[in-house]
Amino acid sequence: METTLVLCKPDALHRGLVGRVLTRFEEKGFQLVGLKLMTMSRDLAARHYAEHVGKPFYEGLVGFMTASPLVAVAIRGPLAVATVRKMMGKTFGLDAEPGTLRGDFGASKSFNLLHGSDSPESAQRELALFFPEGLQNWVPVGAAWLSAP
Ligand code: FUP
Repeated sequence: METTLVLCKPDALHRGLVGRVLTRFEEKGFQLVGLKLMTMSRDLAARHYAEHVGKPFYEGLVGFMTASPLVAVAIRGPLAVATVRKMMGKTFGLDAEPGTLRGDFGASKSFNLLHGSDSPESAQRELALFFPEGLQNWVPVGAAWLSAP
């Protein structure tokens, strides 16, 4: 079982898509173990996007991510890290396959609705940034049916 970080970025809130995004992950059989409406600070952005500091798109990215609230979500399930990324599709909506979240909902080259951790190690690091207080560990009543190997 893996846990990954999803960010519903400010454009997802402005467009009223958060509920539909969460529904897709819940319908998949994945479990919400953390959920937070918050505004990202520049400091948190610098830690979250440490690998991008100094790149030409960095200032624009931070401006976008800190402009208004986002929803941070911790999602748990089998192979959740890679599966959530597959469900999101490629980084920008115009490249993403139809049927993926970005492919269905996105057409911008700057605003891409969602973030998903790119590896189990990144997930661990990012979850600690957004949920330093820890996650809610609970067992869904249908767990045996949803994630049987
Ligand atoms: P992803 O892992 O698909 O979320 O994307 P990356 O880690 O490559 O990029 C992080 C964020 O930087 C993306 F959400 C979009 C943004 N970005 C740009 O705005 N311009 C670029 O050229 C590359 C990334």
